[in-house]
Amino acid sequence: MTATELDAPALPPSSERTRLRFFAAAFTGILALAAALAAGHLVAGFIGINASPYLAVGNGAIDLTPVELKDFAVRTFGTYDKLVLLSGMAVVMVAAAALAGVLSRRSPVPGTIVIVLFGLLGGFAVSQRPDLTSVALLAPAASLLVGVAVFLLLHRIAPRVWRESGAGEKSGTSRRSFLLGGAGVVVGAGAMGLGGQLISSARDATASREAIGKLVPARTAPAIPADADFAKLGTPPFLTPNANFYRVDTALSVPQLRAEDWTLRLHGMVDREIRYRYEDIRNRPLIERTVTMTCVSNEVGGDYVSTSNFLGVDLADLLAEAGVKPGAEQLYCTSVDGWTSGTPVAAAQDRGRGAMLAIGMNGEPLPLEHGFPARLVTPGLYGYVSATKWVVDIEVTTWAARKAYWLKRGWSQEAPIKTESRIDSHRGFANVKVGKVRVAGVAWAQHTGIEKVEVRVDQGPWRETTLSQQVNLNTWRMWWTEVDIPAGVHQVFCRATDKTGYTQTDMRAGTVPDGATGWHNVTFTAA
Ligand SMILES: Nc1nc2c(c(=O)[nH]1)N[C@H]1C(S)=C(S)[C@@H](COP(=O)(O)O)O[C@H]1N2
Ligand SMILES: [Mo]
Repeated sequence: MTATELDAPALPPSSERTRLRFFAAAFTGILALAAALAAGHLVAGFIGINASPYLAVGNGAIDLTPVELKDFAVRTFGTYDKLVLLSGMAVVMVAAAALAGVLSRRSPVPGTIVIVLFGLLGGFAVSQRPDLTSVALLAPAASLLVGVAVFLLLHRIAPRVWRESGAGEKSGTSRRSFLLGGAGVVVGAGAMGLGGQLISSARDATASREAIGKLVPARTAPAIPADADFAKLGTPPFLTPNANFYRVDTALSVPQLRAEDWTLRLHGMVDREIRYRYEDIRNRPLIERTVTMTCVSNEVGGDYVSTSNFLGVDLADLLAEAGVKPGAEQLYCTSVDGWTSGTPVAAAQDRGRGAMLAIGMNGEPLPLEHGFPARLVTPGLYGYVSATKWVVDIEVTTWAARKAYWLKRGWSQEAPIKTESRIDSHRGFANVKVGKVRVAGVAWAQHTGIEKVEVRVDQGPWRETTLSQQVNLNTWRMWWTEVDIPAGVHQVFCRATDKTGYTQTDMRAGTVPDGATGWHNVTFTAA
């Protein structure tokens, strides 16, 4: 018999002399984390889901991410970059929580300190969100309180071992009560998290969008002719279905803004400030325009380009009603989640260009992901300087006075969409039969128009392709042709010439600061 075993029963069950079992200790941390995040999520359900500390920290991380890394993430993961970020955060948090638990095997103090630090971080992240008021701090506060309470409770009931030897369990803290307590926390956290999600979605924008019903244009866009695309030959369809329209934004969770709650404030260098409500816009004569939008982050050959029938009102009309003062240079546009863009006033006022405040897309109210209730669309300019989704504020101002989100991160102030072309059929590495091979794709030079598209095989001569019917200068144009491919591995290139006579340069440039250049090419292996 060792001295320890002899002494043990005589010792008071003080926490200095006992330690939590290793796995029990790790679980106190993880369960406290789960309860804390779930409590924050529940409270955020009432306030606005972005107050949820987890989402707020994630959103903060997105804003702090260096531009190169963000560019890499968009390239590598596309729209899934946020899912990757959230998953990565979850792994890190669970590991940190387990560690905090293990560090607290003797005393709950270290773990409590970690939880408080986490809580303060969450509170800080929430306080930095431009779309939230100080009421939102209730969510991280709830997280902090519940996290500490659950941690202390579990710490008290977790199974213990005597000192280093691990010779026996302290009486009164059975495994059973810990398991029951833990299960209770899991169920409670699940209910709170789900509750937060349900409450926020009951108040969310989906129901508001569904209640809007049909938006009727006073002037519909001209019907798209059947020969506007060569979809049967491998090009995309002329109009992109809403579900396939490319999506690029910095929002970790889609902003939930109800039409009833939406207002647009137009102010700054204007004669009179105006505030529009959704009904004000909806009840105006709505115009429909077919526009191809493009993202500056689109790599040569990339997919961040789509076409839609946008429905809305002329931005130039709204600006005329407010009366733009001389000297105004940009529309500094802010979304409900605090993202900003700067559109040249001249482009917005140019009626020939047709910039709009849009509320509809292909006959429906804007999908939530594409800016419900209202967004901007400016033909011919990359989206980051012209297409604020969930737009709630337009300040007429100068370039010197305000710097928009991507401008601060090294992208250009002026960003007209570059003339580009892409091979869609075939994509990637294609195995084909020797001889005549059909090649098809798309080209765009918004606000200018596509004049011709040529293809060539390896270093061979450029050959003109057949173009689709032109819909309007602000939309893409499809092309197709047949090329002769000899046996072996060959590169097929395409290049577009726009209506100013400019032909795409073969100089390869990356997307930063104002859009990629270079010829798209696809490898064909013929046998
Ligand atoms: N609020 C908000 N609006 C935004 C963005 C954003 O990050 N937040 N991204 C812009 C960019 S970079 C582009 S290319 C277009 C994309 O619009 P879409 O997602 O509807 O295709 O939206 C623009 N509007
Ligand atoms: Mo973009």
